Amino acid sequence: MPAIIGSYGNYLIPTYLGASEIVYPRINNISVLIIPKSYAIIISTLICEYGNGIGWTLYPPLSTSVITSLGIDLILYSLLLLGFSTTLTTINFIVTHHIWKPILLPLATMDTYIWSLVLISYMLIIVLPILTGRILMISWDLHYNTIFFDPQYGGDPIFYQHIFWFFGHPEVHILIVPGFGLISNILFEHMSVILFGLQSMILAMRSICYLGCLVWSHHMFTVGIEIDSRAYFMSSTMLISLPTASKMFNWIRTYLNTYLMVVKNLSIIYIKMFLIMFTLGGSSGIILGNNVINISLHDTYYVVSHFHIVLSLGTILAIFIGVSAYQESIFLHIWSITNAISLYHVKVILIGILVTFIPMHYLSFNTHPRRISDFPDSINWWNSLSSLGCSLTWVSFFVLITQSANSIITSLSVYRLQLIWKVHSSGVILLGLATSCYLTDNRQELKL
Ligand SMILES: [Cu+2]
Repeated sequence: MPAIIGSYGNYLIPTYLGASEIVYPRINNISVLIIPKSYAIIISTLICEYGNGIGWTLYPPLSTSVITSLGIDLILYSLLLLGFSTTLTTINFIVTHHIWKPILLPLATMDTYIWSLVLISYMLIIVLPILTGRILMISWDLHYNTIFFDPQYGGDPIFYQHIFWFFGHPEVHILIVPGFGLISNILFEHMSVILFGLQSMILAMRSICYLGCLVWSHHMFTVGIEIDSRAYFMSSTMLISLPTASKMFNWIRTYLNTYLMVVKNLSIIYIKMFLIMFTLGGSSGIILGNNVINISLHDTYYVVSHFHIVLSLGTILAIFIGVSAYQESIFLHIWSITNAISLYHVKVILIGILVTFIPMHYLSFNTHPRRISDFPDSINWWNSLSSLGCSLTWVSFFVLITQSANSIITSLSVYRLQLIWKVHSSGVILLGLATSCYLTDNRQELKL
């Protein structure tokens, strides 16, 4: 979220709306400064005596029946802080959009990335109070003798799952919809024709956000919900594939419209990779959305491989697409070397992802359960292959770090050359020499 929403949003919303800055920059500062603190608190749970071995979902009764709750308290506190930080950013985005939106132009012509951020901001306003509520309820159950989730006294742990996933599923869309907006934007900016079906792209994002708030129980088909509700949650889940597929169609059509089919543009290669991964992950999602199949695939590797391909990789690839597309304007760097290194990154990560997740799909049909480290020897080979793919993905990250470092160093030297050129052109040669000496000294000091 800080990467795809916070960083790109704060940079691109004012840029695309023609504003000098977002409306409340100081509130934005607070929201940024909270993030490292809450991360530090989460990491500090590692040194607690009993740690935080309750999973990321914090399901009761496991989370409310611990020996000492220090680890859980710290996690709850950091989540509260993160929620507060996100709310501030959300308010900032909505107000900036309302103040700076074009008055004479219809909203349907507004930039797709701005659309996506405004939509997810409203979604966050709907679901964040629910997240905060469940954090406080767990905390009160732990410390103030409430019995919200204690079945012994009439509490209901299933109720916790409902409020958790009412936040949890929209969160999936909150993470991926800005990626959709970014990709549409970059395709539009890097080509010579307009985006195919702009109106349907915007309508699809709105439908995805709306439907995303109504499907939360597909995460809990096995808890004993009655058949009618399961049928409803199954149908509404599958309905999301329609707007998503229309977006895929529009992207492919836009891509086929351009000369970029023959140009080796880095962000376009990333976009192609995103389309392949998202189609693979989306297809397994339709299978998983089916109520009956879902019960047999529940808690197997199928779920793991589905959501990692579709969400985690979708968002990470969208971040890469943004980095590769906007680093030219941010870092002012020259393309050649970084582009070459990044092409290696694309290849290694693509092979890494496929080698990780294809064996995982095979394992899931042999009902390899998730979260269990032990397995029969007959499927050892597939597990090892999956681990090898994961290691390859890590290697690709080191390639990416090399590329980013190279990009920053190049941009620094370009900036220095530009500065000297400006001073020279104004005729003050001595000042130029002094500036370059000052910069050199500064860099030496930094090195020391
Ligand atoms: Cu879901």
